[in-house]
Amino acid sequence: MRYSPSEIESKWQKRWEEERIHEIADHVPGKENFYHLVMFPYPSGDLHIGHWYNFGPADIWARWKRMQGFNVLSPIGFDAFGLPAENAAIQRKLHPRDWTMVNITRMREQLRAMGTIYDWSREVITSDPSYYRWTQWMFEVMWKSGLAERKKVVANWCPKDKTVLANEQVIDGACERCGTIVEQREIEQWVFRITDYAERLLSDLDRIDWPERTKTMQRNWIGKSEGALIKFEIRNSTRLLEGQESEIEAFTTRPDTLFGATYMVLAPDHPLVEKLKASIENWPAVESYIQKTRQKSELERQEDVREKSGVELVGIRAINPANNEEIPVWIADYVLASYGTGAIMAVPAHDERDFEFAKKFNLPIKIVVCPHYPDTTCPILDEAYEGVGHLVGSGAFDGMPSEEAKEKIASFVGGTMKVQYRLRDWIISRQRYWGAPIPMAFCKTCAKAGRGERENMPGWFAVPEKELPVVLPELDDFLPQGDGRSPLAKAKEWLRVKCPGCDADAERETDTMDTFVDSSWYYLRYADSKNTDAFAGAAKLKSWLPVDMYIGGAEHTVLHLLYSRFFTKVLHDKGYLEFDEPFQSLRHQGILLGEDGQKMSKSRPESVVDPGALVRAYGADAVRMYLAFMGPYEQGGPWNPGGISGVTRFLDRVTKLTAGAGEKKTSSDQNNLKRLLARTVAKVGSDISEFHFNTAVSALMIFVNAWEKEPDHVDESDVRTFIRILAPFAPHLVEELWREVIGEETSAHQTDWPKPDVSLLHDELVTVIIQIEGKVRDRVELRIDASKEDVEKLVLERPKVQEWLAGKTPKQFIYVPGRIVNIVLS
Ligand code: ANZ
Ligand code: ZN
Repeated sequence: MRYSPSEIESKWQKRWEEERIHEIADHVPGKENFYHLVMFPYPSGDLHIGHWYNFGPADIWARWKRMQGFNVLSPIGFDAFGLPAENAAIQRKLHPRDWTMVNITRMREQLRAMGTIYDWSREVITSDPSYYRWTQWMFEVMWKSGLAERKKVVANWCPKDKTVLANEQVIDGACERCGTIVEQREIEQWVFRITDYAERLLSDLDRIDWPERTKTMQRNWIGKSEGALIKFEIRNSTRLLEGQESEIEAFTTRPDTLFGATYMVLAPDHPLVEKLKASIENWPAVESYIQKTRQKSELERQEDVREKSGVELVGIRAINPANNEEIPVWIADYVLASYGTGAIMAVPAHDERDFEFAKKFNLPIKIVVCPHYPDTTCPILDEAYEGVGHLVGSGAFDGMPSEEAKEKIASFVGGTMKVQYRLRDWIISRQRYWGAPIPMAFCKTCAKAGRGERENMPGWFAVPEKELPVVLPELDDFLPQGDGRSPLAKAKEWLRVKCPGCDADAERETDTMDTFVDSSWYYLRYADSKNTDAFAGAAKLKSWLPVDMYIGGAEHTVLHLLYSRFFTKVLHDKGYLEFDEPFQSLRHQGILLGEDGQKMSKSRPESVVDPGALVRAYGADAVRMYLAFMGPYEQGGPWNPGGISGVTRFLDRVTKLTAGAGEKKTSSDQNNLKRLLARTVAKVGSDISEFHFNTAVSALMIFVNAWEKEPDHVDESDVRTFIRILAPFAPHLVEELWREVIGEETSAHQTDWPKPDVSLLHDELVTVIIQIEGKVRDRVELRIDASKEDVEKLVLERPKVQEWLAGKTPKQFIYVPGRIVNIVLS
């Protein structure tokens, strides 16, 4: 008997579907539910090796979890709206929907061919009206809570795709989708006020089990700064200015350095610049600099490596409120209009960017923080000193520690302390066809009369809930209108609607939603994907959510993963969800590189590995197993085409050994192989649990090597044990061996993970993780058969543990034998 995947794989895929073993009930008596999720794919039409690398090992983990006795939900669907479908449709003269559905059909087949345990009965497709009806409903939740509004924003505009892009979708100044350089335009757009949630999005990161790197990136993205707002009076060449243009307000994180502020800088697009025009003596130079800045994206403007540039506003002076000195005012593109107040007090001695700028334009540099007080002879700086110290050159504040001086100086000049976030509101309007229409209508009559659903937005009405979904109109021409208006504006019939406020003729909103809105809640829908009365029923949400384990690419650290958290919090606040974090645990797969160690890229076809061809040549089980074996899952690495045949040989040996072992009766002597098997069961299980799939596969291989040497020492019960721990990796082959060779009636995938025979592991040591209040704090080597009492005594005596206990007595001490200790304090 040989390993012949082509004969068995499709056979078992069919049988599993007929037997519906992957359809998951919401409740199974005696089993705990576990929600395991992979990031749903975009229906590009081809499952590439990167998908396999995400989905394959994730499926191994889910299968292992199921064998631990959990009722594991592992759903899948398609993130089906978006620009690529629309662009492909325009190129090929197809409807985006048709292109999308053809691709989905192909990808379903490809996903099935992987031997995954997805519960297809719960599939979601975000472009289906039965789904986007609820996306629109979510928009209305935002609208009713005052979290959705139309706002004039300076937006990233892609001149090729003719649409607005979120900051996150601009990579190095270019459109993420098509690579065209993005322009800045001021446009009215729909935004979600995610900034209202900045503080909670930040602080709740401490409560979730996510990779530390990812949390750090979200923290930086949210970018909390504590500082002060300080007002500077301004004057022109003859007098102090009055009214609106009488002062510049600056946001600073270092009010302690105010005495060292030797000039001010306004963002070139700060509205005050225009207002000061009459007093600015070099207006043509100023105007041309403003023009130049418009062509740069914010990201470009913030790049540290760029040479500083700027223009002085000749004729304008500001007065430093700390010492009443007159200082010059400049505009420069390193100051952004959209952050803080769009104006800074420049302290070149203590801020690197200001330092470079002052050097270049010969502006005074005045030291006011001294690091080695009481020695106050400060050397001439060759770079800014950004640290803390004691104040010098600061009048009555001299000698004060700089930290203490922050509030003191701010209040001395009448400033106010202020917390500032870097996070911006989320612009969700897209001027494109293939997205969920924003379910709003605008009535001119009501707008004139000042009527509307929201006081600050006269004329605007949400489409009544019972009229949802607002279905996308049929069009033959999906190109944007060129005037920036969405192609939906071409559907004249569709556009007309009765005003919900006054019954006059009104118009529908023609923008569609950013596809990140669709994916911000899809994980909720899987719990109850066919519900027509709600996005999901409360009972089903309760039985599945939040997601217990989420697996997907690290490239989503700030977009999808932040937006989903925002949505969950809003729905929680409105009483629709009991939890307020969507993903309890998160893991990222590493990046699978080409053979040459470079990124796989369509532009270099030789670098791209086609999983379809690999499956035909080696079988899906071999591909799954090889991807698991290649290296540490969370690190990724280069694809090595040589290794896969080793896995095929391994599966072939397992096939032969199993077939040969059939007749043997139990041999109960405690030989070495039995001991090795017990150890292998324990190791493979704990390795999978920690996403160390590669070492789990090695352990399986070590056992098979030993088995081959002493086939007589492996009896039927050993074979059954081994086959089951191989099941998550090679589900098709295992099923063939389990049912056809060993002769079991029911699926191997409905059996439990074998219990390692602990009596064989007497003197075996295992590494046990010690968690205190849910966080890993220590590890300890223990005998695998140690009693709970012994473990408790040993663990509580450890210095590190004592440190974390800080004198407290644990409320609970939980020991999962051979794996983990959990200490609960409160
Ligand atoms: C004076 C100062 C002195 C500053 C000093 C720093 C060091 P974060 O931490 O990122 O919030 N700033 C304020 N608004 C800005 C804008 N719109 N564009 C560019 N820079 C801006 O940074 C806050 C600091 O960045 C602020 O504190 C301000 O410079 C600058 F020794 O004010 B600081
Ligand atoms: Zn009206």
